[in-house]
Amino acid sequence: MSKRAAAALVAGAMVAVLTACGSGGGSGSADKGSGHKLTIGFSQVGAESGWRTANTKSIQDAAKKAGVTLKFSDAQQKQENQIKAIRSFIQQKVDVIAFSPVVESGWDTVLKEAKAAHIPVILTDRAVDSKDESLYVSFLGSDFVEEGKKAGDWLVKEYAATSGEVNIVQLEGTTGSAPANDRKSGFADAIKGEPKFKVVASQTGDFTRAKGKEVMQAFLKSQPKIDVLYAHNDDMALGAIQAIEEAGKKPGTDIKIVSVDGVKDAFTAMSQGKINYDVECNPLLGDQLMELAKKVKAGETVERRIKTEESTFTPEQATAALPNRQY
Ligand code: GZL
Repeated sequence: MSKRAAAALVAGAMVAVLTACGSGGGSGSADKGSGHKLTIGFSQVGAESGWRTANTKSIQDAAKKAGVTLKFSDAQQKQENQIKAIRSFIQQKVDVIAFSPVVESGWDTVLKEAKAAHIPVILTDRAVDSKDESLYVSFLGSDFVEEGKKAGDWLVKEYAATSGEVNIVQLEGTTGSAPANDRKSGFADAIKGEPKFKVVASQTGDFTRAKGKEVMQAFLKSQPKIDVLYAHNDDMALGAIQAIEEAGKKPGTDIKIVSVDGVKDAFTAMSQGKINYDVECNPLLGDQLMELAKKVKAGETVERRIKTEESTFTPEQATAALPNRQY
């Protein structure tokens, strides 16, 4: 392991909560004296959702602002494309590799190649399930279990006065991804003490509107009674809203909807009473990533886990936030 990565690991497992949008940016990123511009190789999941688009823009804008050379690759939601991109970054001898792993497993081999090449790796947005903690120096992103719990806690409060059964359908994120696994478990934990809640159907909509609509159509055909939709992201919720309306039902009234992300289009739907609660997942990680990469490159100690701060939104709060919503 490189001295730099070791130094970074010494920082241990401190968890630092930095503001979601971070202070970031700052002066250019050339090494003092050397004039060498920091080069980051970034492998992005894809362009599957409004959240992802905002996340990509945040990283690209922050790189420009920080004077960082960004080599950016879009994997179109395929792990093999991310692995190819990481290998290419290794060949190009970038200073730092950063990526948002589309799924949790299957990264050890390529991350060991990055380690052998003495190129530090930063995880952003999503985690990996590797047991070898020396394979990356830091993970910057949300706590998805907490997000799922926030969604479940809201449901428990919303139905506190209801005694009859509450039938829930769940649109899961990309199979095997950290947000899908963790939002599912956090939600299940939050509602497990309430026997009235029944998850009657649960299926992946792959975080996209099209698939979210398609799966919701199938739920509407197969389920005699649906009271609540829990969607792991807003894009699937927005696709499901189309299906619910085409089935002649009122989203937000006949079927209550709780979702995650907090993108602008979902806030518009909330202002129209179509989504009842939204748990924010902040995509604006760019400035924090540039700050982190500069520290790693300079051999400074960095926090092992940097959790983004996030909020929750009722329809009233979303309506008020709409005019200034960045994404
Ligand atoms: C969460 C991110 C998820 C978003 C989806 O951090 O990985 O991926 O919730 C996106 O919108 O597709």
